[in-house]
Amino acid sequence: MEKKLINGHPHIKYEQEVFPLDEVEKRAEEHYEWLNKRRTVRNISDKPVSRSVINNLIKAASSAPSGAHKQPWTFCAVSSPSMKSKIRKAAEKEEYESYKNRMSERWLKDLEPIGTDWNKPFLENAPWLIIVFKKVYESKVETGEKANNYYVNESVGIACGFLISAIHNAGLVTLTHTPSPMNFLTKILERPENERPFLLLPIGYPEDEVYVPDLERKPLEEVAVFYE
Ligand code: IYR
Repeated sequence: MEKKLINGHPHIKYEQEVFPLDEVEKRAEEHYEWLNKRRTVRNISDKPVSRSVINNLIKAASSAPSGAHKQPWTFCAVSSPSMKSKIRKAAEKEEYESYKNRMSERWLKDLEPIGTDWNKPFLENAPWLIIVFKKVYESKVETGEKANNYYVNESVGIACGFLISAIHNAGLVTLTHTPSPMNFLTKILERPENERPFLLLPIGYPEDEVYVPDLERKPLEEVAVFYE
């Protein structure tokens, strides 16, 4: 591997496959078509998924860019039935409160076509739950000093995007579950003080026959503005 010092810091030669423009056109289109097939799936089968699959999904997520390369995330992968059951009970307690008392009429109306409610069976059915924690700061071992991380939400959000894409590529499904408040996850998973729960993703095969809401994605003209 070719190495050199730049401003006194070690650098390695970056190697990336490049393609002629017609090939770039084809790859961009095919990738869009593949990614656009992904749907959030709430009916996750209990069919087992091996730990090595989860290892690679997490490694893919952890390859995301992050502020000053601090990688301010921890992915907690849970397959233990007793732990999943604890998480489900605690999540449903909060979600019951949210759906009954905390969410506005408008919010509930917006969720109607999606069909969510406080029941979260996927938290026990799915073979794996990945709970993503953001690390707001690092504690320096020597001094115990707190060093804030940079762009934590952006970094962890991007890592979750990578994770969702890796799950889709593997032929598995997930959903972005956002129990609120979610400090119960810190307690159940015994996470340290510098970590805050960010997102919960159950992962597995889809059930045999699954229906998802008939939603349309916004066309390019609605989501993009070009300044040429
Ligand atoms: N946190 C709840 C509610 C919920 C909120 C939105 I915005 C959604 O797009 C879906 C659900 C839950 O996870 O069910």
